[in-house]
Amino acid sequence: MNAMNFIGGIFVDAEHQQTIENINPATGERIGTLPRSDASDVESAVNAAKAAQKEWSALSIQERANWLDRLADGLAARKEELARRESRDTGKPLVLARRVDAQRSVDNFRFFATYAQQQEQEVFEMDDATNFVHRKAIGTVGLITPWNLPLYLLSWKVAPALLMGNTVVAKPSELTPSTANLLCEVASEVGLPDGVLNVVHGYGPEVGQAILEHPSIRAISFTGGTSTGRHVAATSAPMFKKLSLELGGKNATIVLDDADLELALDGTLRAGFTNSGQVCLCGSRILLHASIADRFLAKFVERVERMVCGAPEDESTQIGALISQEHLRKVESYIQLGIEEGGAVLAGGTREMTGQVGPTPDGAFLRPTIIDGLNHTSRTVTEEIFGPVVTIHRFDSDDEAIAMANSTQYGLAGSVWSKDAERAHALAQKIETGIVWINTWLHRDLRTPFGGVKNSGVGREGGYWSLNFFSEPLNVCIKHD
Ligand code: TXE
Repeated sequence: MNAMNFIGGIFVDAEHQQTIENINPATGERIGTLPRSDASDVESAVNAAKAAQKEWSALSIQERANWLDRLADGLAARKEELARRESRDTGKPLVLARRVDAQRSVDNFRFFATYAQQQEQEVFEMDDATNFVHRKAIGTVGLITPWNLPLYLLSWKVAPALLMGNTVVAKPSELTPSTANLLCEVASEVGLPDGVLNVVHGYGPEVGQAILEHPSIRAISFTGGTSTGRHVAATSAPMFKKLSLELGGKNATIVLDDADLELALDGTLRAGFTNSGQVCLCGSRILLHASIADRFLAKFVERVERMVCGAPEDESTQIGALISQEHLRKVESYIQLGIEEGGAVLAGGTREMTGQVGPTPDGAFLRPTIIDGLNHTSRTVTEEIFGPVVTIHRFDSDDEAIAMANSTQYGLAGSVWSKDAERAHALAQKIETGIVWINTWLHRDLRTPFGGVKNSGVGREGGYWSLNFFSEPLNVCIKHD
């Protein structure tokens, strides 16, 4: 299918008629095109958004919540198609696309629609006056999203942005246009007012840059790599745009000596290799207490070697293709670096597939890989790889584990595995990060703050952190007579 821009409620090509090829990374086949838009298309989208702004922000929050529910209903009715499109665009297993991407895209709209009803007006009483805090729409906001969880992350921003009365100009990754297009199809089907949601496809430096620079776009919510995030901030900050940056990660999975080893094994596998490690929350550094390290590692290697790496549409596939041949080469270069830095590859590091299909020469497949023996300050262990590669490290004390966990420039997430929740909770609070799971991973309550520190970003989204980001508080103080 060919994706199109969605501007002012209609599907259009890029003004200059240029297109980009959309490739299925699991087969190397061309599955369609997307518009190669530029600043002129962004200008059209901003004009449509501005034209819709007054009427949309004049609706009550409940009326806008009803629109979110209609979008959720429309996506839910097409969930299987959503999952299939997402799997074909990204190479991820269809089973994963159903369970995570499609489900969460629906949940995001449902959650914010319901959450709106729980919001009360903030009032601050004084002896002689009353303060009323009004959350006003910002206006037109820019959303720029990555390729690893395409509609999961786009809907995570679109839902609260619309709920708070803003209109949207969004740019999905040029590698994954299909489910953004599906969202626009649903918006059109349910009759979302024209210009409320606008999607402009294309390259970052051409379309993303135009969104960052446009003076009528007053807030930017960006999810992507740290280096791109640095550029986003450099462009937007001098224009005093509100900025939310969800960037890279290099998260630690910490297994303490008193952990339930089977539970920790399952959790470490999920954290390490879900979506082929292409989730910023993945646990790519595995820190093991020395007393359990050998026992844990023997079982871990055996489990990793048994993982089925195959065609995404095969229900038994656990590891699908990476997003592209280019990304495959980048991840492989880090495995090579790991070996050069003194690491030993205990499993994986090769491209062969297992499962129901033979090797697909054009598929960007890489087996889940374990590297042991690296210093925790090496480049392989401190730079984001964003692939199915984990490194193994041993520690003797909680303090040593904390120092290791904090030894990268990132600070997004992590997990701690221990039967002693109090000990794990105390340890978790000393890790420089935004989220720590204890005896679980990627267990999400959408009311909680999501985001990181250091090179993992600025700001939080989720629950009222999203409502606050996508609105401007106005305080009205009324003096009592
Ligand atoms: O990011 P990129 P990718 C991170 C993850 C990894 C990266 C992978 O850690 O580092 O995202 O996604 C657009 N001006 N997270 O490779 O390249 C680009 O077109 C404006 C963290 O897609 O940064 C795409 O739409 N825009 C996250 C978007 O930016 C530009 C969870 C992201 O692209 C641009 C998921 C430019 N100059 C992934 N260049 C988290 N923390 O939650 C590119 N883009």
